[in-house]
Amino acid sequence: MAVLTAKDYRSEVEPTWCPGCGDFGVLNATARALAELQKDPAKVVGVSGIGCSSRLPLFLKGYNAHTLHGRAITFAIGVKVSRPDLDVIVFTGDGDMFSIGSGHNPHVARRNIDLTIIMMDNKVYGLTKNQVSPTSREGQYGSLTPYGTIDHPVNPIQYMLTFGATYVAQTYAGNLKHMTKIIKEAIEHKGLSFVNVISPCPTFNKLDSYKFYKDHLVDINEELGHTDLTDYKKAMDIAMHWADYYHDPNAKAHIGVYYKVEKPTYHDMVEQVKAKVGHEESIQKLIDVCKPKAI
Ligand SMILES: Cc1ncc(C[n+]2csc(CCOP(=O)(O)OP(=O)(O)O)c2C)c(N)n1
Ligand code: SF4
Ligand SMILES: [Mg+2]
Repeated sequence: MAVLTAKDYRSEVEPTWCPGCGDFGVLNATARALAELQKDPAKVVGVSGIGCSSRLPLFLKGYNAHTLHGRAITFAIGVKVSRPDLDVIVFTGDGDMFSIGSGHNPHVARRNIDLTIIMMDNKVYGLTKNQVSPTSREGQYGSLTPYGTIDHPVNPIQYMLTFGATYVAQTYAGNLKHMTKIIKEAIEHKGLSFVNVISPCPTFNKLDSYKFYKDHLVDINEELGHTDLTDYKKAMDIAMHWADYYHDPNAKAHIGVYYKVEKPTYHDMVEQVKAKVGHEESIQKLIDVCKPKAI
């Protein structure tokens, strides 16, 4: 087979994002990561919910699904469970994943389903034109919060670590090289990978701008020396300072890998059960359990 380039992973549909949207970078990095891995485009499935960020799979070649707001993870689980041979990547936004879809996060992580979740975190609802999201800073203005939001932001990294994700990282849409490396690692990781991408929305979020992040990023692996990626307590400790820069102008935002461990995936566990009791027998047992019983 001929060597594929990043362009070979792009569909003929042109993105409709605003000029300068961070999501362009995520699309480019994803195409590059897939090219570096020489994945067969027909065996990669992008699944998204609804949002500007969730439009991303439309711009990728292959079998992709633009589903319902907050339900990308559930759809992706269905694809992966029925076709474990496919690489399934969820493209989601901070609203899609941590507002309406938040109930799915604990379960996809604790089951270690072999999916890659890429969340484009612009800290705002972009598609619906500027409402604050679960990751918005306190005091952030939006179309429905003219006096600034009084809500406290969630910390996606800490949540996903708590829920049991086996690969957790953060990267930045303004750094194509770093993003490509992280997305590639996340796709290669066996188990649930969560990548939070700081992805500026220049149209509606004037605080989390490229100008702001230019001086506010620190690489936790290279600069803070976080190299034992199996150290859960250390990962949590660093994650606690995920958004210190919201309050302290001298504090930095993180990029890098917080945590990476190998554990049996959901699919591995299913195979173990089948091997123990036999496929036919396990199906028969299920049928017996589900049969209506006379009272
Ligand atoms: C069930 C349902 N509720 C609400 C909406 C409206 N809606 C569409 S996208 C969106 C928020 C998107 O925010 P985010 O996931 O952060 O994506 P972004 O546009 O910022 O990339 C909302 C509330 C919807 N489409 N469906
Ligand atoms: S509104 Fe924001 S997130 Fe949506 S396309 Fe424009 S810049 Fe990107
Ligand atoms: Mg958003």
